[in-house]
Amino acid sequence: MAAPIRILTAVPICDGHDSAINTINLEFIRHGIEVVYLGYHRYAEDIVRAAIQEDVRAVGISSYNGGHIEFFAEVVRQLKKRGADDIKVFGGGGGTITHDDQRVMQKRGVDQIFFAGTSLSDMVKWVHQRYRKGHKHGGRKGAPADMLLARKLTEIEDSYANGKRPRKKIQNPKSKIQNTKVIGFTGPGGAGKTTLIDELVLRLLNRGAKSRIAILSHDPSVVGEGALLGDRATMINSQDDRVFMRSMATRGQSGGLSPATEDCLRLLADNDFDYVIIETVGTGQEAMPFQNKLVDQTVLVMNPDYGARLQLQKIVMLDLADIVVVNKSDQERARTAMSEIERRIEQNKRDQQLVATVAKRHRDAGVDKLCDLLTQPARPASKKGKRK
Ligand code: B12
Repeated sequence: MAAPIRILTAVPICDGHDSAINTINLEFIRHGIEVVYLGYHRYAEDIVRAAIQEDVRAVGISSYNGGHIEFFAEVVRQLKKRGADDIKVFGGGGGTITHDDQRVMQKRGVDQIFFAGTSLSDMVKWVHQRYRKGHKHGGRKGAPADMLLARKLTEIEDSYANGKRPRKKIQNPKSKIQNTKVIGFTGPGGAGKTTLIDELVLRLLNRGAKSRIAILSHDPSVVGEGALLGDRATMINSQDDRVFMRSMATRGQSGGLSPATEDCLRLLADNDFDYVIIETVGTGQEAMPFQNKLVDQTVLVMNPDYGARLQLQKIVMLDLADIVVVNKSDQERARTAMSEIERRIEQNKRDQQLVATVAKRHRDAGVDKLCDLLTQPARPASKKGKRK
């Protein structure tokens, strides 16, 4: 399998017209393209930071509320300033961008504008032809650290895609990762993992004035081998220069992670991040994504609405997680869920913690508690086994 084309799409600041880009994203992923979607109302700076970290081939912008000549040019300018002018910029905005505007925009470095009436298949074909060839691996001499790291991550992912890399498992990646805390988040789709991580990142940034955080966020590859890598659209606090986020598609591997995750984690740890957070795809009952001592602590995020109590007996991660979070705990069923899960994990006789959160609420006390649990120094082995 050849490495898929990766692009990033977004809608500019003060623009909520996302219906066109949602349709276009779907068409791209159905045709083998990996799309990192940043969402709407996004600053040029956030688009550029994300494009560099995600090491995309191009940025596609959908713009309807005016100001497109300046906005597209600003993205081009910032990419160039950061040494990333091999990341191209293209886009559209049906009833708003005129042919005259396009001429000015192209003079300012924009690759292509698509007008009303262009078929989806023509746009897919154009992207495949124009962006088929990837960047040169390695990055330019003197390029910023984020860019060099991003390109190395691509090299790892691509080598797995090309089948060149031996699929050798790293015995204990932590042995190289002394100063980095690795936290794994898993749980079913819709439980709020990404929002919770974003709130956690805010706290970690506030608590450590110099802390650097990396996030490896996974989404499933679909039939056709493309993927909608949409976690960035939920991230607000993680749009920060001290956060390096990479969206990874599972590229055919089941279980919630990508074949390249372990190697990517090792590379990030070598780059002196204080925390690396790994988010799996939405997982099911039998998933055990963090094997092989991949992480220091595992957080299972659950929705209170998991069905009958019997369902809990079947969720393997309830036996393995260090911390179980019941998110959306403002929902009616949350009290019942907390007591059912508490009884379920008591049977394990392990030092597991249970936390109730409402991640969508700012300054949620449950997220504070989760952050405390994840940042406190490891307790001596003799004290383990006693639940608080
Ligand atoms: C649908 C729509 C809405 C929906 C948006 C729903 C949503 N979630 O997206 C609703 C009703 C909510 C809405 C609200 C508003 N809208 Co409105 N809206 C439209 C409308 C009718 C269609 C846009 C659309 O989605 N088209 C469908 C796409 C698929 O087709 P297309 O636009 O032709 O795009 C083609 C190419 O450009 C290309 N393309 C587009 N983007 C991209 C990106 C990439 C990467 C690529 C490769 C290609 C590509 O793909 C298509 C190929 O055929 C346009 C009018 C128009 N004809 O454009 C007005 C329009 C954009 N809206 C307008 C306005 C003013 C507003 C509001 C401010 C109204 C108000 N006063 O509240 C609000 C602002 C909302 C906000 N938060 O930003 C104005 C903007 C005027 C301007 N720029 O000066 C327009 C032009 C209508 C008008 N003539 O006045 N709107």
